[in-house]
Amino acid sequence: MDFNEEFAVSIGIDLISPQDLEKLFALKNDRVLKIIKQFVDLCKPSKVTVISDSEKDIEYVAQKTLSIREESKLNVKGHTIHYDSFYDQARDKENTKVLIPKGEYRSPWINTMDRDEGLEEILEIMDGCMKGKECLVRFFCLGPINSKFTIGALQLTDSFYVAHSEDLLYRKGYEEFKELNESDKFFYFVHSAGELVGNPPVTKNIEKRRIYIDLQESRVLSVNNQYAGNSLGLKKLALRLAIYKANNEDWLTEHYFILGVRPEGKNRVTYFTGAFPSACGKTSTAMLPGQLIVGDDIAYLRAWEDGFAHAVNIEKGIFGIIKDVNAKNDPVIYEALTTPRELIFSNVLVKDGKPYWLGIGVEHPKDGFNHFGEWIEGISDEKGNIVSIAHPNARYTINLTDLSNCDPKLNDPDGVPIHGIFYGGRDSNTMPPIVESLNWEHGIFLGASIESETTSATLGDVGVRKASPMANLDFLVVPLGKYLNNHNTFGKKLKHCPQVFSTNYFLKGKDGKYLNGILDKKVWVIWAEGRTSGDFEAIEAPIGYLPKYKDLKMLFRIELNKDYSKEEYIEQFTIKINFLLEKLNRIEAMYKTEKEIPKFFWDTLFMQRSRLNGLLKKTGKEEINPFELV
Ligand code: SPV
Ligand code: MN
Repeated sequence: MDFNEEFAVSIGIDLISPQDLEKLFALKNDRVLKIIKQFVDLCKPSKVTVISDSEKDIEYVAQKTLSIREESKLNVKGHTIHYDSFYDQARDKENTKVLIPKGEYRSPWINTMDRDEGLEEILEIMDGCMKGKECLVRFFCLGPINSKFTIGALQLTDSFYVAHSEDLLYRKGYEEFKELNESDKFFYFVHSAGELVGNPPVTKNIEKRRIYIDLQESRVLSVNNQYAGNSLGLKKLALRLAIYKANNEDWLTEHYFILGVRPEGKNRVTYFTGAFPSACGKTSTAMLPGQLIVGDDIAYLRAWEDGFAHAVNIEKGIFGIIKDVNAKNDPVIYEALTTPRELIFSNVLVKDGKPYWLGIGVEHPKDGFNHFGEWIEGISDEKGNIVSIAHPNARYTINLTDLSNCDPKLNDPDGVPIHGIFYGGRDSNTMPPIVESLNWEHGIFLGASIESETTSATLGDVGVRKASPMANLDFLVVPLGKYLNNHNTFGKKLKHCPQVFSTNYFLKGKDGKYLNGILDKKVWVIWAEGRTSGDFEAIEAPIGYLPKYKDLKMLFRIELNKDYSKEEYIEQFTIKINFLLEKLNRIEAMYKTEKEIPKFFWDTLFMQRSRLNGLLKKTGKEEINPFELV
């Protein structure tokens, strides 16, 4: 018997149809067969279905997710609703672990576990986890078709919702897999929602939810969950594998959006990437009115022949937070969410076939069905907390090409040249709305020292200030020192290094109110674009370059038709030396606990501290307004 025949017999011909076997054999990839065999034996589904790139196969997924009620139809054509368990509404950081072989260094900032122990535990949990269910075998591409950036991904899942979401979010990969050589690397993901309860069916054994990242095998095993951030192999699970790969090669995998900036009255598009912790304005920056979106979540970057860093969106859709999406703040998304097209809502309130969410901007009903089940206003959960109409981390899943501002370069195999990078956090009192780094190393430092108050995008307390290097700490699988070094060498290879900006949309005044309107970010972004194009001068401050008042005043007028007063500028851009020094102390303490942090990082930190101290000494004041710096 050859390998194929052996495979067919051993997997059981009652489990898989001859046509589906043919689809697998056509790939001519024994590793794929071995993986399927191993996990079918372990998870014990009652059926295995192979999905190719054909419309028929993909339509099968979209139909069956409805018939088994993982999704239900809503009134508008193509719209469906999916629910995750009430206890599975966000990424589970505690049970997401990187498996590290014995004797290898384990960073204090990464949730790690001994590889052997982790595998033993999760494989035991996965034993029989697909009983009575159908296992889908899927092939996707992380990145554009036919591109140097792109990595293949094999997904096994028993969730039709997961598979359907991946059809909206990722590019087809079955045909690309045929092109792989036996030795070519691909990532693979095995997911099971585990035993389901209720109607709609949700994961029952949440306490046995595990997401284990096995770098050695380029795979992630995920069980007893449905929330996309935990379940979808190609999203945050693949991000972690790609970070590992990039950091052991010579490129970057980042938690970046990609945005084409088009300043008013200038005939140009300048590409930026940006990393913000979850629920800190990342998608809304990527979706700024009048600009072009390439991606909103994850990018691969490579040094390109033209001397620029080029970036691709490894996705082709958005899994976006729906809270506060309304006709006023997010007109493009709101339009897409209210008109016919294929899209999945998750964890929002539904009444009479219509979805409602927090901050929708229209009257909502006082009862209906949501992530809690039957819901009425004022109802509380078992802990006595009032349940809101939708979860604050409720989401929508949509094709990017359904948005009117989608950049035609989305699928360009060469990606787009990056001129600038934004890093931002949710910081109520320390950093000004925008600062430009003094140079590349200082830019890495700005990204590495983002601090942000926690949000509902992960399980746990909300509003706690935490360091969030490059908004990527949740996904890091290599020690911080190695990660920073990789950034540095990457930039050094470029002829045109991106300019780096730190943003803060969440600055508050003494009265505790936000100092900026939601759309003000447009001005910061356009100012940054102008800096990369040589349009504006800036003020050198100890923490980087600050905008001049006159430029911001002009931009507020042109871009938002708003008056921006000197008082506002002073309040927002005053250098608060003590707060900034305290922040440096926190950052220093954090990085001191990690080994082999590169020297350039410490040099940058100490220089920033000495510049701040110098200014304090010179002026004798803790707060310096930007006019005093000129
Ligand atoms: C994020 O939380 O950063 C997201 C959504 O983009 S998740 O898929 O949960 O990661
Ligand atoms: Mn994200």
